[in-house]
Amino acid sequence: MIDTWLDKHRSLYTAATRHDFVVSIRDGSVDLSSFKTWLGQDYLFVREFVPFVANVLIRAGKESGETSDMEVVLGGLASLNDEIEWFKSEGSKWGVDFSTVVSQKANQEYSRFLEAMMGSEVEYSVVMTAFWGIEAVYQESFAHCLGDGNKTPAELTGACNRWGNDGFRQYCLCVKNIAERCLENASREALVEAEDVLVRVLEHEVAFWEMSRG
Ligand code: HMH
Repeated sequence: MIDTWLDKHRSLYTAATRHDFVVSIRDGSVDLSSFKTWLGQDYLFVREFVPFVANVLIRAGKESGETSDMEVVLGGLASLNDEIEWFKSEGSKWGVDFSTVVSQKANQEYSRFLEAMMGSEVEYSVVMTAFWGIEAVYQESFAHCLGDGNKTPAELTGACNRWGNDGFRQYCLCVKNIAERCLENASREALVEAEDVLVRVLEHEVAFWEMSRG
């Protein structure tokens, strides 16, 4: 199901996973002020993402009927704990004081979307599709910066490894499998909603990268 949707929305998926900012990291031409902007905004995003993932965890425990769903999501939540610590050390490395960073419009809109996804009326299959999309865009984007022939600056490989590593790729595949299993049993209405939510995630991700232009 998901691959069919990605084919259908291929140009949007490419826009989200091969944004100029990401390509500039890979080719080494990245403007460091763009990186700092992204870092500050993504720190704020992750703080909003934690309650969303916690909500996914609760729903995985209650609704999935598969014990492994909860374990996969718990793994994601645990890595967000490390991620917040990583952001803090990266913030001091780059001189970005998160206490003064103001959430930009694209970030606020993404937060509002996450909040809407926490409503109990949103089906588990739809939530899982959104969750996969959010994680997969970062995985694909940062893995691209580590691929053959990259000129990624050494001081940015830490960021790229965080989402581009093989463990994170495996985790995204697990989340995708959960979403696919749920979508197989979903109603026609839920399928329409899941596709729409996936498109909106991709649009939010493009808008998020756009903030790095300043
Ligand atoms: C904007 N999307 C954004 N930030 C992140 N840290 C993730 C996704 C994680 O996958």
